[in-house]
Amino acid sequence: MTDNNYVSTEQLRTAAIEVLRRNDLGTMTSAAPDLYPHMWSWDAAFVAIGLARVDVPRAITELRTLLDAQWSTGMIPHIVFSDNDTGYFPGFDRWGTAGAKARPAGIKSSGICQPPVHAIALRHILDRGRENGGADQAAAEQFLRESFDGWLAWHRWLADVRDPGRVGLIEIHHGWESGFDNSPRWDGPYAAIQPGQLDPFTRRDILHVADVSERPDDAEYAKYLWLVQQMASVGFDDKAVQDIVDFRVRDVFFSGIMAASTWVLADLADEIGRPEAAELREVAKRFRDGVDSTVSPETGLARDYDVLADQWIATDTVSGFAPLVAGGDPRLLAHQREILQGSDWMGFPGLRFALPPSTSPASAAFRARTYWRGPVWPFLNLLLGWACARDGQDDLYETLRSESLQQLNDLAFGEYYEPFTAEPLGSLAQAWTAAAALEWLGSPQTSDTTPSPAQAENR
Ligand code: 2M8
Repeated sequence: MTDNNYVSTEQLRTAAIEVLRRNDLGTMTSAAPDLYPHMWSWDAAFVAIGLARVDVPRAITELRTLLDAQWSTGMIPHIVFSDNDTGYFPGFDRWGTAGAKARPAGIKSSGICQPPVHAIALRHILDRGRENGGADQAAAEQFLRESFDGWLAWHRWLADVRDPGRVGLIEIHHGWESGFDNSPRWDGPYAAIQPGQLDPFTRRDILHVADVSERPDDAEYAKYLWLVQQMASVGFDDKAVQDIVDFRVRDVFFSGIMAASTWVLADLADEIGRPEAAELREVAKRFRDGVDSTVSPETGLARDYDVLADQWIATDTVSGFAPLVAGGDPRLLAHQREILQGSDWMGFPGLRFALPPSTSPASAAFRARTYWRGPVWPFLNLLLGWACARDGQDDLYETLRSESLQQLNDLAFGEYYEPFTAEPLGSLAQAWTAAAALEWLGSPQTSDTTPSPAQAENR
C-alpha cells in the first residue's frame, strides 16, 4: 500500500515488526532485503532502538554482533558482512580488508566507519529494559556492563585518531563514512579526485532501484572505489591513510552525533560507577564546541571542512543542523530550530509532510528523487526528534513525530521519500525506517493513534 491510506497504529506496528523480521538474519539485521543484505553500523543502532520497543534481548543481540566486529584499534566497521555476499557490491573481497591486521579474525567487515549512534541505542535498550523489568532489565543492565569497554574504546579511537588536531571535529576519509554518500556536501572534495587505475567492477545497487537516476552515477562510484583501493593499499592503517587518501573532510554531522552520543555514554558510565565519565564529558564538550565553531554567520547552518583544499564546505543540507543533534548553546539551538521550521526547510511550500528534506528545496543542488541530494530520510527525523526530546522541545518533537507517522502510514518503509509526493524511493522494507516507526509509536501499552489522513490533508 503506497497511497497513504489511513492505517491504524496496530497495523503500522505489525507491519514494521514484519519488516524487521524479514530482515532478521539471526544475529544481525540486514539494512534492507535486497539492496543491502549485510549489517551497517549506524543502521544497526537505529534498528536496535526499534527492536528495543518489541524485543529487548534481540536488540541487545544486534549491538553485540556489531561490537564483535570491532577492530583492535577500537574502530567499529561500517559494514559487517553476512554470509550472503552475492547481492552487494563492493563485497568483502573488493574491500581488501582480508589482510588488515586490526580486523578480528573470522569476521568479515569493511575498513571504514560510520557515525557513532550506538551509545544512544544502548541508552534506549536500558530504558526499555527498565520499563519492562524482570529478565529484560537484568539483560539490559548486564549488557551495559559487559559492553561498556567496547563503546569506550570506540569513542576514544574517534576522539584520538579521527580528531588528531583536537579541534572537536571528526575527520572522514570517504563519503560513505558520513552515511550521506552522494550529498552535495561532498561534491567539492569528490570533484578534486582523479581516480587512478581501478580494477574493473559491476555495480549491483542499480539492479535494485526502479530508476537509476535515484542512485550515484558511475563516475561518482569510480571515485568511491578509488578511495577504498587507496586505503586498502596501506592495509587500512589509519595513520598511513591520512597521508595518502584523496578525501579528508571534517564532517560536522558525524561530529554532532559524536558529541551527543559521548554525552550519553558519560551518563551511562556514571550509572555503573565507571571513572571515565569525566573524560567522556570533556570529549563531548570538545565536539559540541567544534560543531558550534563551524556555524556560518550568514546562514546559521553548520559547515563541513575540506582539509585538503583548506576550505569550508557550505551547503544547504540537513547536516547544517548538527548543533541541534550535538546539543549545547541554547541561543544557537533556538536559532537553528527557527531555521529548521522556516520556509527553506520544514515549512517549504508544497511539502507533503513538514519534514526536512536532506537538501533544502530552496537550494540549486536540490534533487527531489536522488538519494542524499533531496529526499526525506525517516531515520534522520527520528534522530532530530530524539534531540528535541532531550532538550525539552516538546512541540517540535510532536511535529516531527506526527508528520513522520503520517509519512510512514504507507507501510512501504522506504529508504527515502520524495518530499513533495511522499513517494517511497530506493529500497523498500528498509530496516531503519521500520525501526523509526516502532520508536515513534512507543511501547504498545503507552501508544496512542497515528494521525489521520484528514490531519495530513489539513496541513
Ligand atoms: C547507504 O550507503 C551504502 C554504502 O555504505 C551504499 O550506498 O551502498 C547510505 O544511505 C548509508 O547511510 C546507509 O548506512 C547504508 C545502508 O542503509 O546505505
